Amino acid sequence: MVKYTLNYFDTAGRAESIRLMFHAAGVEFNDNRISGEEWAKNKTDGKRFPLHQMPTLEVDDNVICQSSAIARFVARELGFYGNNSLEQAVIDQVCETFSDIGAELIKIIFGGNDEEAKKTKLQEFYASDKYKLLMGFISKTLKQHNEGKAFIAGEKISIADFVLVGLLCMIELDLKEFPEISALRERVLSIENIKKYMDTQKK
Ligand SMILES: N[C@@H](CCC(=O)N[C@@H](CS)C(=O)NCC(=O)O)C(=O)O
Repeated sequence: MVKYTLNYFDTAGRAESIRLMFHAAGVEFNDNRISGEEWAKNKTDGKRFPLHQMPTLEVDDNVICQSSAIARFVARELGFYGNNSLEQAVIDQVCETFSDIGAELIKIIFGGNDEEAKKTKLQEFYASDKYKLLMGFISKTLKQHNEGKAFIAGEKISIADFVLVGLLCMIELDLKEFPEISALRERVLSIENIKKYMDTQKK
């Protein structure tokens, strides 16, 4: 049996979609949550952290870094990467779109200490044409399948759905205009193994 260790902070961040895939598949992994103190001591351990960053995934004696590379590896290993190249392209398009949304959010959330200014910037982003274009694209992709009642790439759940839920674990996006995306989140969260895992995360 392959031995997986996922190293990351004790937060959703860049690791949650990866954790969700392991849980959904019922595949055992060591969810190694590293404290700030421990990180300071281990950050320059080039074997476990080749870029001095997390997440990393240890797969037996191999180490993979870069969250997207890890997520795609895990998706391929666990059967969450579509059935053919075209489905994979649809999945990649959506993952990259979430990554564009995530990059905008990170700029705002980590851009200074003025909490009120951040709230205003978030509202401005949610009201922007850019946000509507990006979310609208995901929504349109989803609606192509079973009138928005299946998953992003079709009848089968994929990494794209887990990336969505992972992002929503980190930040509550404005989904008022995208009820089908809210419904998709609920569909993913209602998967038995995901429900069990989420219950352990309620603090
Ligand atoms: N492109 C990298 C970025 C990784 C990254 O920025 N990791 C942050 C946590 S989200 C980190 O390790 N920060 C701690 C540090 O740099 O000391 C990825 O997607 O994995």
